[in-house]
Amino acid sequence: MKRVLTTCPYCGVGCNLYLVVGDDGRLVGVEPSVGHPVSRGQLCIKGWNAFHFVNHPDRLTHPLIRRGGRLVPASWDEALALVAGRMREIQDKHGPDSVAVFSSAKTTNEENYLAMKLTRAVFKTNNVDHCARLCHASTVAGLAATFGSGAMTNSIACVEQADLFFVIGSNTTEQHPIIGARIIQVCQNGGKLMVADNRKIRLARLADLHLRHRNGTDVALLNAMMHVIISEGLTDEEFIASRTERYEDLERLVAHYPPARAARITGLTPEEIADAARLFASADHAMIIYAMGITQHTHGVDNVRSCANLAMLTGNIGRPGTGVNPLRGQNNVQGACDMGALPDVYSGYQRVTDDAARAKFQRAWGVRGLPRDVGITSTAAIDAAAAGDLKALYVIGENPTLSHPDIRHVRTALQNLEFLAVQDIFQTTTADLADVVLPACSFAEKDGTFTSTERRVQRVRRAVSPIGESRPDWHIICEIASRAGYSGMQYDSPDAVMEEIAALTPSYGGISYSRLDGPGLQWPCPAADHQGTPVLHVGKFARGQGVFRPADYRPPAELPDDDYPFVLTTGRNYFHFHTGTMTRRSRLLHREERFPYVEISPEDARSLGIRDQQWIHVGTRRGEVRVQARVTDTAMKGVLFMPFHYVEAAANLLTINALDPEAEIPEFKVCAARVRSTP
Ligand SMILES: Nc1nc2c(c(=O)[nH]1)N[C@H]1C(S)=C(S)[C@@H](COP(=O)(O)OP(=O)(O)OC[C@H]3O[C@@H](n4cnc5c(=O)[nH]c(N)nc54)[C@H](O)[C@@H]3O)O[C@H]1N2
Ligand SMILES: Nc1nc2c(c(=O)[nH]1)N[C@H]1C(S)=C(S)[C@@H](COP(=O)(O)OP(=O)(O)OC[C@H]3O[C@@H](n4cnc5c(=O)[nH]c(N)nc54)[C@H](O)[C@@H]3O)O[C@H]1N2
Ligand code: SF4
Ligand SMILES: [Mo]
Repeated sequence: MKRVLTTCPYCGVGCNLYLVVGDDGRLVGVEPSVGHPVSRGQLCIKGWNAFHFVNHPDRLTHPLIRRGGRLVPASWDEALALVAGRMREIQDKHGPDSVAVFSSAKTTNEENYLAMKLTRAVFKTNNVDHCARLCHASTVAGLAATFGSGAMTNSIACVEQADLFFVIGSNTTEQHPIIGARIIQVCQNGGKLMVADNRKIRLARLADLHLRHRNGTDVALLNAMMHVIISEGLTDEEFIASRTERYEDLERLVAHYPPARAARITGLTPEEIADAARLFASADHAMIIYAMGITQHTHGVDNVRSCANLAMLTGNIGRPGTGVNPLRGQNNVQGACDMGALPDVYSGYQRVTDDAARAKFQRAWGVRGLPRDVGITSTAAIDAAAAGDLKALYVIGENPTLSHPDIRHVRTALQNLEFLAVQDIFQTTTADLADVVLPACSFAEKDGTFTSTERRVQRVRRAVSPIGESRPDWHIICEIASRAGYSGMQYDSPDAVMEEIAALTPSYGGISYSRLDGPGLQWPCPAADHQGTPVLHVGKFARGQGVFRPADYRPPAELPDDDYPFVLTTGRNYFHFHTGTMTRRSRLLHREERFPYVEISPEDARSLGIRDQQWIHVGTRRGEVRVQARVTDTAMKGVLFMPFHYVEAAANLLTINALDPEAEIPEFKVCAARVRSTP
């Protein structure tokens, strides 16, 4: 037996684990890593089962090409030539911006860097994006504007230095389990916990204060909390004076949010809001922890800014045990953003609109004419495909036919393309629509790095040989570049790609594989002798002074009415991951949660005559699905919750394609729905 140390392929916590390989070269199990600073010998159930899907018989083992309407096996040569050829042809006919690339937060930093290099240096468009658009695009925009950096400000280790947690829109024990467990430990030893989420999630059951406000009303809640903090003189005046600007803007705006007004908007009592304000302001070390409950709204950026305002107002930033902490979701979504798989920036958030940055990348890549206009986002790309403006799409490690909002619209859009290439480890519903399917290696079959939510760059190490004819994503992307006539993407190994990344990306400047044998390095790590940065904005914000950018409350795009009386909110559960391609192929995880379901409150179930586990229909203006009712006090009256893991009852048949105007993130967390109990 051989044990290979690597990084978990599921969530952004970034636990390390050993893949255990049997004598026959197949994966047989997982062991935790005792010495790792985050996992410390623990893993959640998904980490423990991270090997099952690798050997699953459904793995894609050879390229497929559509012939006569059917996907049939083809050689790598044919498939690669077809992708490079068709992309080129379509660009010759319709211009460079007629194509787009979706990169992948499941794949490595090196692969994301190469995907963005292919898009920009070879296809000469900035149309590259990835699932951060559906996830933390609001964070990237909101925190960059207030602090100068869109990443989690503190480290996971800071949990142990905090004396109060404000968990707002994060189901931490199920979605970032190792962080959730650590919060519980601290609270058992006297730490205080405040949860703002109308679901009675596990942390809410343990909280000192649980705010069950209406979905989509966080700006009103946060503004009213700040109103109380200011009117009761609980601000950190010294911090505001020395570290921030435009405090007057905040003061002026939150003056309009007395708790009584916010109470009407949020459904809370004025006393609950005032208690929350006082509890937060009383802590020496308060950590704000948030996730999709904050970001996935048409006012997602406003939510993020409001969290940043609250931290600055009370001086809870730039010190251990404090901070504004967006928990990043996918194993490498932080890295995919860092690598510039975004339509407006190269790696390290160097702007494509900046002449000096463009000149630097042109020199390094040996190309001319890098595009200067910002590209389109992945949500805009779907709309552009539906409108006929986007003609070709190369999707690497994403499953938009289940993960984007209003998937009937997504399917129509993808079917409207002249050419679709999909690169995955399984035949997804997106791959079903493709003209070419490219089989990729999984995390267990390749080398590289992932960057976790706390900006920790860590190694991914090959434990087993590629399944079938599958190839690592980095290799496939480089082959496409070569076949499209570009000679600047020939590398022997991911190691060499990281050298190029470090040379061009200041925050990764000191990162190299030889330094990653231990527990990894937290960026910014600008030089080979730099030890990395656990806490951002110490003494000074990345942008200099922090700016208050107050926001007014705006309601969600679609609210309940007589026809659709419920709020539907969507998200996830502990056992499954996203569109289920990996976890639903893991026997043990599948056994735990087999059926699609909707959480409904006991009051609503009673008034509709619905029993627990009864199959019911949930519908919105976009569609209807059949799911099991889960009658539970986790759900608040009037609110339904549905996970989006189930292809047979896809939550995204129901969701609305309404976007935040700045971040273009969809409003996955609120739409209007109805329930039918008849078959
Ligand atoms: N097991 C598992 N773990 C995962 C994932 C997975 O699929 N499965 N996915 C990973 C990814 S990519 C991500 S982004 C994270 C997501 O992690 P989370 O954001 O924690 O997960 P969600 O279930 O999307 O939403 C969290 C909570 O937001 C609440 N919420 C909904 N609307 C509102 C609102 O308007 N205001 C507030 N304050 N709260 C609201 C919901 O009730 C829900 O409890 O998880 C990561 N970890
Ligand atoms: N209704 C609703 N919808 C949501 C959300 C929500 O809360 N509610 N959350 C949104 C969020 S936060 C996110 S992050 C998105 C996620 O959206 P997606 O990223 O589209 O969803 P995944 O299922 O994670 O897709 C990843 C794909 O990569 C494949 N894969 C895994 N490893 C590799 C690899 O090494 N190489 C390649 N090439 N492929 C690989 C997997 O098989 C899978 O098909 O979903 C969003 N959609
Ligand atoms: S907490 Fe996240 S990184 Fe850790 S084992 Fe679970 S899924 Fe993997
Ligand atoms: Mo995410």
